[in-house]
Amino acid sequence: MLKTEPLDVQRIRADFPILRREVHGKRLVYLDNAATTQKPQVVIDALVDYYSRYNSNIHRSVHTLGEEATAAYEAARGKVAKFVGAPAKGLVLLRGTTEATNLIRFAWGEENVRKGDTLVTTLMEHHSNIVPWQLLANKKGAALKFVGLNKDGTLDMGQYEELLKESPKLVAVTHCSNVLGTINDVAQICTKARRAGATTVVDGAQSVPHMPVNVESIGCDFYAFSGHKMLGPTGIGALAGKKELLESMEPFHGGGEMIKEVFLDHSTWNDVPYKFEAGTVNIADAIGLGAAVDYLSAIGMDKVREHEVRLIEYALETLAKVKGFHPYGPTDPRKKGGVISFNLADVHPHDLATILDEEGIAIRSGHHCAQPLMRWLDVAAASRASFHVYNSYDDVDVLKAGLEKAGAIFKV
Ligand code: C6P
Repeated sequence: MLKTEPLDVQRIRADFPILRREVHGKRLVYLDNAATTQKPQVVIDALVDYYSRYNSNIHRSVHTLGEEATAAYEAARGKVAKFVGAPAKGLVLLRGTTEATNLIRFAWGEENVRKGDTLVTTLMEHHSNIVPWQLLANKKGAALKFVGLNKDGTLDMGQYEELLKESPKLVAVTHCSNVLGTINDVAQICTKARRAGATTVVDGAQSVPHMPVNVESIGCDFYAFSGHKMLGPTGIGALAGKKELLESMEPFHGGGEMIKEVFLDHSTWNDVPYKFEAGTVNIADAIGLGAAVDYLSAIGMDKVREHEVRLIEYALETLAKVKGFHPYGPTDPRKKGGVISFNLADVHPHDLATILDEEGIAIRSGHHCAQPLMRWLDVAAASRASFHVYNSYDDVDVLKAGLEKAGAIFKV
């Protein structure tokens, strides 16, 4: 296969100060991007700039600093919204994907789910797209049902169609699995759900950072994602929602800024999206996320995706030569996001991750916050290598050598 990267990885790597460090005397090979990505200098600078030049609360004070901070925060909202094809007024800035699904659980679920209703999610979800619906279903006396998987790690669409016959209130599905890497046809899933009368939630935690996403063309009601997986800071993410739906919902948190008027016995609500941004929000990190969006946009999400497809293709081909290597999920790189989960014979993933760490290689091992999926795979845990713009073919070669070393230690 062609071993040239569509991105200038060496130039990109120079933008990430952390990649200059060594771990146990070895070059850091960071392959834990699905957990969180590293931050380019421009994102770090945006945070420092806010705190050192115009730190102030937003939407409140008319002084210069307050005005500058408000403008920067709202500009960041605009950039993030544009990045996923959503209107700025329909984009709530919050802590991340987990907070977004919990917002929907409370602000939409409390009013809309009744005893006897059906909620649908899938077996490949991260816990943050299962547990909120479990809590909601248990509280309301509704049933939570799961779309199963085909052997290749894709969704069983036949079973999905069957579940739609129960006219579910909610369909919640991931755009891209954090374990299998499966990319779901969320536009088709949402079209079918809409015809069945369901409200749709798409978990974009592993898609927005890695591929072009347009929530309008997906046609979902809600789309959630996290900034820290897309080169942005931790503690900031977004929920894009249909404006009419957001307007019809009750608030999530009560407090300052989310109100229009407060009386002793009742209050009225601020406009969307402010209705869902109670209290002092995460101003610095929102601005940092705006800088991350600028950085990714300058590279181009088409190129980011192409880069990862080639890396995945190379990695699947290269690592298949390692004795005992057993990957999970789709094997066609075009149907897979930037993750490869695997086991190395019966070596425990934590032992493997520890040995790789000695080589300067960072991977994740464990259940990946997807325990129902682990049970379906019939494994207690798995190892996972996940990629982003600064990873190279060379990183894959280093991983291969690390796996071979571990294989020799454990006599695979
Ligand atoms: N997955 C992983 O290592 P938060 O923690 O709210 O930013 O994102 C939650 C989340 C939701 N959906 C998917 C598909 C995810 O992958 C994640 C986070 C990380 O796989 C940390 S558990």
